[in-house]
Amino acid sequence: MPSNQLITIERHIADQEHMHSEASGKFSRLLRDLMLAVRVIQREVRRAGLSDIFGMAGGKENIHGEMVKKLDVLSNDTIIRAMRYGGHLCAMASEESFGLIPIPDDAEKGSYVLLFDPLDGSSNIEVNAPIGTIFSVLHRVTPDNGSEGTMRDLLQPGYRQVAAGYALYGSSTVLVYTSGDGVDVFTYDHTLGEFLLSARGLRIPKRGRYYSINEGNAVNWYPGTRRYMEHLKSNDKASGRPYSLRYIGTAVADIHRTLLHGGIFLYPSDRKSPNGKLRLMYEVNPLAMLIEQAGGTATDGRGRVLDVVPTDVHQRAPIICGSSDDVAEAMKFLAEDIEAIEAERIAK
Ligand code: AHM
Ligand code: MG
Repeated sequence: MPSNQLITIERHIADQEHMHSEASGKFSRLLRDLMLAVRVIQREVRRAGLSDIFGMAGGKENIHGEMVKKLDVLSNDTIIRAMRYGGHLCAMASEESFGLIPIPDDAEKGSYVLLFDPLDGSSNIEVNAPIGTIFSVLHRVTPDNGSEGTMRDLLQPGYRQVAAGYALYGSSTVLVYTSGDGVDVFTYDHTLGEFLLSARGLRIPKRGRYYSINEGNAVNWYPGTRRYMEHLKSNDKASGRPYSLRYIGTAVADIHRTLLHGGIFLYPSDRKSPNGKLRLMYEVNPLAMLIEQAGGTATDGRGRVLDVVPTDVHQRAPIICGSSDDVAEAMKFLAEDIEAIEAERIAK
């Protein structure tokens, strides 16, 4: 692509779809509808503070709390409303909804499923820190005959994702997207109302200088995690240690920095949270696909996280991901955690 070419996300996705002869156009329409929802959410996110100033929460004491809750729910409703009559989906699931979100009876049922976290990092809304929307798209596995989707369609391992991405509502709104052919980045132009391609084929550095973990959980860490953290904080000029800590507490924002600058992001298994905190289907899997597509590694501390076979749409999974050299080094330390977990399980 010539460096000065202007290309919208819709155009980019349509071009990609045309490269596949069996393409029906439905996938492009799915992404187009999803992008509309993202545009609406980003508008509401940008207005959240103003709504507060203009007293939209009606002078209640916990104005921010009310607004925050509203944004979560509003983002969820926006995605569902944008997607359910599109004819491309047979089922959805969301962090904000219980179980399977059905496609209405009178709507056409399509060949894809969509899983999403409508507003990731929502505790950061009131402090004006970045938040985001994460999504994962899979083909249905039940017969594509116009029938409703089932849990079987949703409960697939992450390696089967056909597309994944996130929108990050930060100093600008960016959309980071993969359909299994590398990672592309789009930046939202408010004056045009369009996402414009800003980086194609993003590659994560092989090693970074940042680590990202909630250190407040240290008391619950297994010994391998503890030793790895001490290692990253010890002096070794040749390998760039000590690393610097960066932790925003919004997975999308922490992963975005990791994708751009390299390093490692961890929400590992610990004594209090054996499965970490992040949700497998609509947080860990799409973020892991992006990391892998950018040349990085994503594990759950035992193996490739995209290979985990899910049993529940809301299940949690540990995640250790980022630059391939950093993750490989971390895994050597974290092997000790697996032994400790096994030993504690047997002792019980
Ligand atoms: P949320 O989806 O309810 O916002 O929670 C998920 C968020 C992630 O974005 C982030 O990585 C993590 O929770 C931070 O958790 P903690 O506050 O325990 O560090
Ligand atoms: Mg989340």
